Amino acid sequence: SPSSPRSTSSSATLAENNFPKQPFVIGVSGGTASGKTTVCDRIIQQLHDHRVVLVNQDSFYRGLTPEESARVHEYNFDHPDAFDTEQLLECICKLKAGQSVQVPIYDFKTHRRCSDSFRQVNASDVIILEGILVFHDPCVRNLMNMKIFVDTDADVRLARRIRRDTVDRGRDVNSVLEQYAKFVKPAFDDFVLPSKKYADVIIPRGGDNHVAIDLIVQHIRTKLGQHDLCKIYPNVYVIQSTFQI
Ligand code: UZR
Ligand code: MG
Repeated sequence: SPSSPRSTSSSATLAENNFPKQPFVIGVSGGTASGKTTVCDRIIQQLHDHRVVLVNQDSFYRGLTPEESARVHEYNFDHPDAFDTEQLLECICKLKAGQSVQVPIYDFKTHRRCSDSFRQVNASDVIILEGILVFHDPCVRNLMNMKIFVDTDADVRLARRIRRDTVDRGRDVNSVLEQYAKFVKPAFDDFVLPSKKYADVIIPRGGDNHVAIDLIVQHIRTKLGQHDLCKIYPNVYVIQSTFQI
């Protein structure tokens, strides 16, 4: 005979709402060209047997107005206000609630958003949010289950930045250096470096630090394993957690 419908549904709802459907959210921050994307790629590679999605804060750059575009050398892309944080927050909230989202596509050459195309991001087990200022906003920060700061020396980052902006983004060396001195470095000192204190883990050197990445992946696997336990034995988990508290 069926068990009491009331107790069955309440325990299932509790377990579902509290754990199994909540993806594990990881924030990856650090200065420009510190190796954030490489760290994220390595984590994703190692978690190949899980559904992992990467959301880049760069996708949430506000498109420049024609007036701002005309004076692009005076525009501060490294300031928190350059991002549409409301939209980023909404996106991560939805993903965390198991819904799929449409992420804007930003063009670094025109400094505009593609107005008619989006990237569809589906619900997943792990959501990685990467960007220079992902620890700046407290609401965004509070959605994260784990915060990683990639800590790479400034000279290494500048060298990489010059290469990337000239080769991939069609800039000349002088303009890259000018922008670095005027905006990138001051904003790093004012906003990025102070947000390092919110990190749970600091990775020296970035993507080449295999030991750090292995440890992080181990931790994520442990957390995801605990989620699996909830899926199989929801009642057991609810009882255990009540006792532990
Ligand atoms: P990462 N950026 C641009 O150069 N152009 C844009 O249209 C938008 C952003 C740069 C931004 C920041 N700043 O330093 C960098 N500037 O992209 C962040 N100047 O990207 O985290 O990959 O380094
Ligand atoms: Mg990057």
